[in-house]
Amino acid sequence: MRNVSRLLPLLPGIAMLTGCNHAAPKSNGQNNQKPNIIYIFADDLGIGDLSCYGATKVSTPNIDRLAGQGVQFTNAYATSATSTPSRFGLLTGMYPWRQENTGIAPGNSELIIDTACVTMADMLKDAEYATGAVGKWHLGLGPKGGTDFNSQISPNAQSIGFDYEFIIPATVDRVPCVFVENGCVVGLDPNDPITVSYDHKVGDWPTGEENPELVTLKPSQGHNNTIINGIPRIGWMTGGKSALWKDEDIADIITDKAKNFIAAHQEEPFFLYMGTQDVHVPRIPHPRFAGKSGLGTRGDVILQLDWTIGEIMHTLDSLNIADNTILIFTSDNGPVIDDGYQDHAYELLNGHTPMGIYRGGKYSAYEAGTRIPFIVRWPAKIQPAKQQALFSQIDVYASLASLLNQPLRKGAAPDSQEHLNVLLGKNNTDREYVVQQNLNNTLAIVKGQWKYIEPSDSPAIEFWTKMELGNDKQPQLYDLSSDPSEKTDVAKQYPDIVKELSALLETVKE
Ligand code: NG6
Ligand code: CA
Repeated sequence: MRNVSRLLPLLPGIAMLTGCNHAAPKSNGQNNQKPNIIYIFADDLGIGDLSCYGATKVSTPNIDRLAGQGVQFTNAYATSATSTPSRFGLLTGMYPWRQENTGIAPGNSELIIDTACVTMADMLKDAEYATGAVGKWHLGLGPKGGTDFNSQISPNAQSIGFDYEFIIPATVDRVPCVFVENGCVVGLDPNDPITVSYDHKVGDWPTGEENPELVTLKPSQGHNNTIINGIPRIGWMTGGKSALWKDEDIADIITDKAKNFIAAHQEEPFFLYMGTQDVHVPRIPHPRFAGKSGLGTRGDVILQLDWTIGEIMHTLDSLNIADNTILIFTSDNGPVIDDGYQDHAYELLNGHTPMGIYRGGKYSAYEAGTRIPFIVRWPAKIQPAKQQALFSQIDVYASLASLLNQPLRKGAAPDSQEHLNVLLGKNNTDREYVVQQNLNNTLAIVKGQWKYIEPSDSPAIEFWTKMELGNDKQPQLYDLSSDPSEKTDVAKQYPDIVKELSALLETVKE
């Protein structure tokens, strides 16, 4: 389904690429009444990872404060149990499973959002927002055939509605380990060009497979290609030495870029889309967080993430714009404990439960795959509350458009529904249903008390992580009201409900 089109001509001065410089800050002084919008996607953070959601072994005071001042959701979902499709769903308002090639993207993937698509950033630009993307991207960059990191990369985030970008192209465990700012690799020496491949070794840099003695963080699964900073990654690269990031500094750097973007646009409505690399593997805390959680590096990077959120909140306070800023904090998918490096995350859990009471985790069609923490704060307009309504990240787009009275362009955000009052905690009407997607594109649908998982021939267990994927050749049905942990499949007892939900899912797919 590709019925999205960019109907308005580009206005002069909009989306102008300015070589490797930052887009110049604009200040029109109008629309000051429109709220600023910050959407923060943590990576692989579980609903049980935060003290405001009941964690007792780790403390997240800044996120707790955010939750205490905002609307804290208990039944909110990402569209998908992995990163690329969840981010795609949020920004396009279209279910990722409607489009090919929206699975976990390699680090040299083309941009997978069509530049003709009217993204949430485009919609907010229509509403005269300054827009920026900072941190983890994972939606690909460049044309079909993949990214050339040695010249101005186009299309990039600026081609789909963002005035400014400072991004990690894919994930921190994938090459190339460099930042891209407005289409340019930051700090690249043109005499040392970057080559990246996901098929075969390129150049002569050591790999985890050939030189395990050079590795400081050993892989537990995969992750045995080019070694960067002692860490073997997914994919091979060579060149770009001066541009390589230092893993322990990533949180500081992207937090700084986010703060700078906020400060530069404090006089006008702005939209900041921020993806943290925390708490994805490799989990490398800055020394000031290392060893501080007592739960190993997975716990330490939760503290680092909490610090990041605190910094964003302090920045809003110090600029006196917190009151009229909608700050949304959430995760792209559920948690995973060992996701490929020997960081002893299991051994050091110490009773901590990232999945909360839920079954599965990242990759899974079971609840912990997509039921994520979701917090919305807007001091000027909304009261602190707990929100139990069923909600999906796919609806953020249409809900914000409605808030701003911004008409959706033709064909835009086809799957996004307007649930503004739920988003703002003003009513608690459930979405009619929520669709969840696992690693293998198996879909599940939650409606009222029921959850149906469609039959699938894909494996029951994920090869590397041994995560239960929720795939079964038979349809599954769970009663989430009495069995939120999905322990008992009741499909055989309730054939009519199975029929009803499978038919509903088929109509959503149309
Ligand atoms: C998997 C990686 C995992 C992680 C994931 C993407 C292996 C064995 N596992 O293929 O470590 O990178 O992809 O995570 O390579 S996501 O949160 O960005 O979707
Ligand atoms: Ca993720």
